[in-house]
Amino acid sequence: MVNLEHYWMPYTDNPRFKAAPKMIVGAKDMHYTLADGRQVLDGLATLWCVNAGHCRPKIVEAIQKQAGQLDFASSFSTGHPLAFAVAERVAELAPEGLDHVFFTNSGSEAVDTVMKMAVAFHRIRGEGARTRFIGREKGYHGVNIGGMSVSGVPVNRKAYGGLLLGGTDHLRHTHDLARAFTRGCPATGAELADELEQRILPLHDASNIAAVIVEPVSGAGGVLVPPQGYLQKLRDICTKHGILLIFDEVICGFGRLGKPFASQYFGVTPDMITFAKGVTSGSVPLGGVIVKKDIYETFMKSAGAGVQFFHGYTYSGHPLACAAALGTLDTYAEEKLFDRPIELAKAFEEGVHSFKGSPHVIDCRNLGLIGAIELTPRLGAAGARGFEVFEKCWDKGVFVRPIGDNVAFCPPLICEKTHLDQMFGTVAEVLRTVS
Ligand code: PXG
Ligand code: PLP
Repeated sequence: MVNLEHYWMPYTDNPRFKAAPKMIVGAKDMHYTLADGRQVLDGLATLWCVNAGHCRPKIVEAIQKQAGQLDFASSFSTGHPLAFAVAERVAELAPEGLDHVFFTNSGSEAVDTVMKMAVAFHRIRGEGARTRFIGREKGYHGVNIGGMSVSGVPVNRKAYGGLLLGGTDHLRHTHDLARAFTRGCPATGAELADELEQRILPLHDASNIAAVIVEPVSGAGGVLVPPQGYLQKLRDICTKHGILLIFDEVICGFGRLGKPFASQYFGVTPDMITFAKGVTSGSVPLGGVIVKKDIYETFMKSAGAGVQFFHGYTYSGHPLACAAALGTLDTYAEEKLFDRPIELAKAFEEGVHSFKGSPHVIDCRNLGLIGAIELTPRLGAAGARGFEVFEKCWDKGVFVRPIGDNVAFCPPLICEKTHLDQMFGTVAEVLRTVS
């Protein structure tokens, strides 16, 4: 039996887990194997990452082979071919014009990296006053100091007082129950983006703002789908005022909406993209930032001979992570997995919206292969109902994630209609038993 005492688990009610551990010992394709041998269907690509499914042969082989060939080489003034190969592949998938890639080990590191890049970029161009960032309420940009500061999920901020960066402001979120049960992007609400120009820019002055950072579709804030035209409006306002637009595609990237990146799905091109998770299908930690050529070249011209960007992680471009990425990108391409959200669109949307009228359900939201239902909170116990749904589904062999009183769906792209039926069917059954 495993000693549960010493591990301080992240983002977890530790005593609750340790009293009744949900212990996973194996995984294959769409399923986990638990310690007692039971199978659990993975309805959230684990943590929005495992887009290719679990333990896929090409990915496993690539990691195994690399571990025996080159365990580690640093990218600080030395290099190894895999990092260059992954950068090229990611640039090929990225929107037109975004073609240089910086590696990190996680989405949180990608966000703090992109913030430092944005400030340094403006400074090189003689606009050193541009140091402020605009995030959005309900946004999630990881847990490091920069990312936490531009995030807008209150529970992730409230314990950290003076650690939050001062130079930030937040747009209003786009969630509105007046638009409840919208399928895909709401037709109204684009005007929420006008707040940037009407309230925020006059308050801080555009000349002090480095960048606006948003998730194209918010994930950890409860799966919030942007109103039609909203992202384009943000793009236009940023362009007009010389502000960089950053799309945090840590969840949306690598096929979630049926395109490599959400930018391509929405036809809106940011200046910089952060990614992580799906790039290795969760198999080895890897993240990064993709930037426009002009941003990279501005840095390259800046310092004469010498380091152009004083930033990097020991494990930036780690060989094992890069091998995993190549195996993953090959799997996506060979199996045409980025088409799956399109092929499954109707079934997934019908499934999410089948909860309209179910007990406690006040909203259903979906886009591509990401969706959520929102439940009314219990009086004085926000989140308790969502957590109960998660636990009861787990006991019935289905993993879905509670986000407060939202229940999120984000299955691996290899899923079939039968998996969707099982996932939605189990949630429906459970909702009938939840008080
Ligand atoms: N940006 C976005 C948009 C994310 O979704 C991060 C940054 C941070 O990535 P790392 O790799 O540092 O975790 C994320 C991660 C949840 C949940 O509650 C969501 C994430 C991570 C953990 C939990 O749904 N998203
Ligand atoms: N702390 C110390 C003492 C270090 O030497 C380093 C890296 O050399 C770090 C933190 C940062 O670690 P990483 O590069 O893995 O983010």
